[in-house]
Amino acid sequence: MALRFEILGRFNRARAARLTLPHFVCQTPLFMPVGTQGTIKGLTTNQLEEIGCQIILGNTYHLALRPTSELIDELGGLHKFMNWPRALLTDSGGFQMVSLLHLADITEKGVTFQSPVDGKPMLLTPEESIQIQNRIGADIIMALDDVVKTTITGPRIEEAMYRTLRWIDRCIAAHKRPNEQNLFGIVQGGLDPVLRDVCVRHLVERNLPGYAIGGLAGGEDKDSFWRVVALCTALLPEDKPRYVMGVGYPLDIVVCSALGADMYDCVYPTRTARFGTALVPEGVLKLKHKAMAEDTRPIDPTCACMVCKNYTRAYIHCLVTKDAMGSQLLSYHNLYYMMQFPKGDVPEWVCNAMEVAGIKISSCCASFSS
Ligand code: PRF
Ligand code: ZN
Repeated sequence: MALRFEILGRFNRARAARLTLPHFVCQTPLFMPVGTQGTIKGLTTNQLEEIGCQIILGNTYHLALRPTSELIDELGGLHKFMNWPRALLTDSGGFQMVSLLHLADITEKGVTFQSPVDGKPMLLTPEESIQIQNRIGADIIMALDDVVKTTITGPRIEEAMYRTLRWIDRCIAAHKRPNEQNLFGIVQGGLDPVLRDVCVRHLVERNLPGYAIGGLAGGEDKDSFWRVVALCTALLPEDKPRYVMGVGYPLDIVVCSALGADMYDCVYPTRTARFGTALVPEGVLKLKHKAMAEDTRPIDPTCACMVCKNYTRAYIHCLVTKDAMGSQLLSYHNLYYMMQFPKGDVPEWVCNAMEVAGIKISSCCASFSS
């Protein structure tokens, strides 16, 4: 295994841990920004280090199309290619194809899709996904899974879960760099507790370095979402990292962390920045709003980031939608916010949010720190 996971502190089911990866020693709970094309739009890797980003997520599907995994491999791997010295994680590609391309079709062999380059039919198998991810060289690589929307019901959910289990063995057999890269399995099974239970138990038998909870954040109600996370974290081994894929909003991350999850990724903070929205302790701040035009305060007066130290709401209001600098400054602040809130003292608003969500933690402030 190319990973160490040491729990440094606990509060009920929540934990703070040190996750040692080949390229970086991380602290969990942690949020991973999504850098689909080998970049977080508008930010340099130096800025990402300054913000406190520990792991960047890349997508196999996008990188395989451009610049291709062969070229990344030839040029010394993705870390070197994008000038990122810290940890990387690549997602396996299936989910991106299914969510981006309506033409993707899943069979036992793999995910068939039409190439966006020349329209030809292409097939991504579990073996190929792992081979591509071995070439890209991320610290954590994800198994190819069969993902279905949580909002559908019926036998397709069960089929996808069992297929994900058959594919994990093909992924394990194809993985050629287990001493340098950690293959995480992905729990599927929709909102069905029995299917989730079966999936976790079979994956845990494979003794993988870490486990992800997949198939969520797809439009299901919060109650069902938290129920699945709670069930999976209760069954997954204590001494391995747990990653909830595609999550999420700050409140979701707080609740999942209280339920014992450790890692998260989402496009939300950077995507919403490009639409002119800042994340602040009270919720969101819409910089496009005309009320911002003459507001000389920083985005968040309590934030210590470079943007809040140097720029006013009025200035960002002026830039937003007119110049790339507007979304760059907002992305910087939003990611800083996402990096700050899971670590150190848990601010009072987080405790309030968790109580609203029905989780009593008012006495646990600072328990995420280590
Ligand atoms: N599987 C994979 N990537 C994902 C997800 C998943 O289930 C999600 C959750 N919908 C986000 N990203 N491989
Ligand atoms: Zn800020």
